[in-house]
Amino acid sequence: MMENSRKSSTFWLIVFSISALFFTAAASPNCGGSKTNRSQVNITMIASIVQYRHGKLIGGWKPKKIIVKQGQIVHLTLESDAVLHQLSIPAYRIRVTIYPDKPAHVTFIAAKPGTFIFKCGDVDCGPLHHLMQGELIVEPAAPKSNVPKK
Ligand SMILES: [Cu+2]
Repeated sequence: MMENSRKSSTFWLIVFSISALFFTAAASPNCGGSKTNRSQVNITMIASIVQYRHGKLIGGWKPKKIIVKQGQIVHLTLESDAVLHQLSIPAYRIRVTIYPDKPAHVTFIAAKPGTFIFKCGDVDCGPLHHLMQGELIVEPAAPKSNVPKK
């Protein structure tokens, strides 16, 4: 009986510790420094008004797709064409306003793997504002191998 109770509390202690680690990493979008050997990726994103020109849609985010690796520190420099835009990545709780002529910056750890939508947030940047979307792809980290390197 005592043995079971001890096993159970050890189990919950491990579950709690893993959860705490995960939430600490995921909930610090502005954390610039890190004591681990994380690699950093720097990406400049340009936001411009979406519009129809000669039957084609132009503008939006450049790039429209960002691919990073899980665990990387992602530093985004955000620039706007002429009007106010806002980068919103709901899955990472990121929302940054981008003023014209003044680059904005955001740094976060790509802790969660998957494909996430980013869009222009709560600003009205034009009639096609809702089309201003892109994808953040966080490729899962390779599982750590126990086989020693030769
Ligand atoms: Cu916009």
